[in-house]
Amino acid sequence: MPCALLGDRASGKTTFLGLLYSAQVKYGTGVQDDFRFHAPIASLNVMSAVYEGMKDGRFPSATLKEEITEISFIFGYLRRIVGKLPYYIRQQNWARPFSTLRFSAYDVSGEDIEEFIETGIASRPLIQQLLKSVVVVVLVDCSKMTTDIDTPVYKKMLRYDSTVAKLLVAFQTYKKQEYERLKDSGVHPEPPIIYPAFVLAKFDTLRDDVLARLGLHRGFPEGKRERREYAEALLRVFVPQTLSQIRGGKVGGVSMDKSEYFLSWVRTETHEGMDPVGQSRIVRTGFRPEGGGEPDFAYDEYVQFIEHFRDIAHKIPDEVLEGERFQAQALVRSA
Ligand SMILES: Nc1nc2c(ncn2[C@@H]2O[C@H](COP(=O)(O)OP(=O)(O)OP(=O)(O)O)[C@@H](O)[C@H]2O)c(=O)[nH]1
Ligand SMILES: [Mg+2]
Repeated sequence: MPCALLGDRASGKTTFLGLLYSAQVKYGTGVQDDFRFHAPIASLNVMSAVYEGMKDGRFPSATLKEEITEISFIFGYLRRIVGKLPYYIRQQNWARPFSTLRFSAYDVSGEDIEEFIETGIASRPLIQQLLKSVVVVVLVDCSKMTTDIDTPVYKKMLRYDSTVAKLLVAFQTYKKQEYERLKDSGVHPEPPIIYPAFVLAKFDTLRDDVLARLGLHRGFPEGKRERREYAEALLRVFVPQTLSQIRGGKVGGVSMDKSEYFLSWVRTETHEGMDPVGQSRIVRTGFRPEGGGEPDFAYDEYVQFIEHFRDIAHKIPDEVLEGERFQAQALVRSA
């Protein structure tokens, strides 16, 4: 099932993907034998190179236009119906059915999306692919959260909010049209649902004055409800249109599922309250001069992100057989 990861220019998309890659390597090769990660070789190369760079303390360099504009990867979750399969199939490894979600990252400030927002015409293949998405993950850059509303940074955030909100309306319209078309052709489809999630990216850069103004503590709370309240307190101020689209319930018969909220942060060597001079360096744990060390990042949040989409994947009928899809990943891992 197609899923979209939306982010502004320099919002931390590549870093997010590199960390997701790293988290899944650790998580997926542990006890969790029922989770699989797969990516086309070009994407895999990008993600692992980004991760290797971060192990050396470096953030990825800005993604150039000529470089891959679309990076994608697949989450696969083992379906728990194995017991119902005939014994001879259960015996075969290749017959283990997985529910899958295919995520692609989109630069919302890129030309394709800008053109679509202006004209409303989904002529480019990238836009058509985007509109088919059933899961929408919105990356919100915490370094652009400022109480100073006269700054360019604040204006960028407003623009991002308006673009994403318009995209969400376009998603709903597209889903409604699809639904009507299927009904007209005699098919009885399920009413469409869009599954949204937010990621508060660069959470470590959130400024004290912003927190103080909103009456928030530093540090994300634990419980589901507390997480939502905390995140929404920020999103209501900085991406109000997007938030109300997502919380708006049904539009034209297309419902929005309850959103989930995640963080992403990387610990950097810049001191709190000081503006970084040049590129900031990533702090590593377990670092030794002769090599090794891991970037200090929000691993638990990434695990929660992976786990959240397990239920969603199982709700959406779509499966692949392990042997077919995940072989490439197995090869990469054993290399
Ligand atoms: N402190 C901090 N900085 C971050 C974090 N993630 C990204 N950054 C900074 O933000 C910059 C941009 O991050 P990228 O991951 O390259 O963002 P992007 O959205 O892929 O950018 P483009 O593809 O170039 O549009 C990085 O070079 C870092 O300086 C984070 O979690 N914490
Ligand atoms: Mg990038």
